[in-house]
Amino acid sequence: MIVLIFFFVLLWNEAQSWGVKNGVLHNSIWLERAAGVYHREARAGKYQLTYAEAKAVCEYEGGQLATYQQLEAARKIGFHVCAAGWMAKGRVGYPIVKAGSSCGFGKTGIVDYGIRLNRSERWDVYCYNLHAKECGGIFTDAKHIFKSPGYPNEYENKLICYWHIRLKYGQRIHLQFLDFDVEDDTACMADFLEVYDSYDDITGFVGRYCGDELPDDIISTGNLMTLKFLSDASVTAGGFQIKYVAVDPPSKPNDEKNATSQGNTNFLSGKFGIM
Ligand SMILES: [Ca+2]
Repeated sequence: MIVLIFFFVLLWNEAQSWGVKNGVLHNSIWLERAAGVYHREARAGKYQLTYAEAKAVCEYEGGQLATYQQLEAARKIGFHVCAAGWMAKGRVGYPIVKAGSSCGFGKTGIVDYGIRLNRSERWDVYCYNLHAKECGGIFTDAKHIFKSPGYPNEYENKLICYWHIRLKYGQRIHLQFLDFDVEDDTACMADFLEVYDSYDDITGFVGRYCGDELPDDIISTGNLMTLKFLSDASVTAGGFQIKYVAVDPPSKPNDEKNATSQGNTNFLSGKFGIM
């Protein structure tokens, strides 16, 4: 229970830290693409890219490695990511807007690991591409249906979409997949949709989905959820349509137990207790 409360406090603090300041929405995944700069990790997970691989990731998407100056420019308008990544010229670092003890040593600015002599070290990457196609949205409504770009037509290549759902504190998000068709491969390496039970795509990973089988429903642990859709440079598919509805907190503890026994729903309730 203590762990549960701790995470609720954590989520609450994050929710509190959001807001528009100086015309810029701060500390949101939406700024993942600030000023053409965006963060990427390997499809195998965090800190898996050598310098050569990092460079290839950006170039594959039509961009290039971000320079230190580009990353700093993005940071100045609110780009905040707690993961070290390669930049141009073999440099490694990450941008911190909001000082915190768990990330960035309590400082703000670019946390700079300098130019690495060993280019085989494995980090994430910061790419720069002013022309990449952005998509996605931020939803705060109690229910909403959102679609892949162009739906019901096929989605395009080289998409990076973030949908960011933020409901009232205490509410949960019930995701339901109405239609789903994303280029299929065994490990979802080409195109994929990822679901995160958090305000960003760093923590709370729930699953990665591709193919044409409808994923099961998902119910969040908190009032925040992030969906990330990536398509690579070739082969598209029909896309998807996803609905969410707000779930009000259970009035009795027993209600939650009942909910977990529902058929094909991934009720993420116990998760924070396990962590
Ligand atoms: Ca594809």
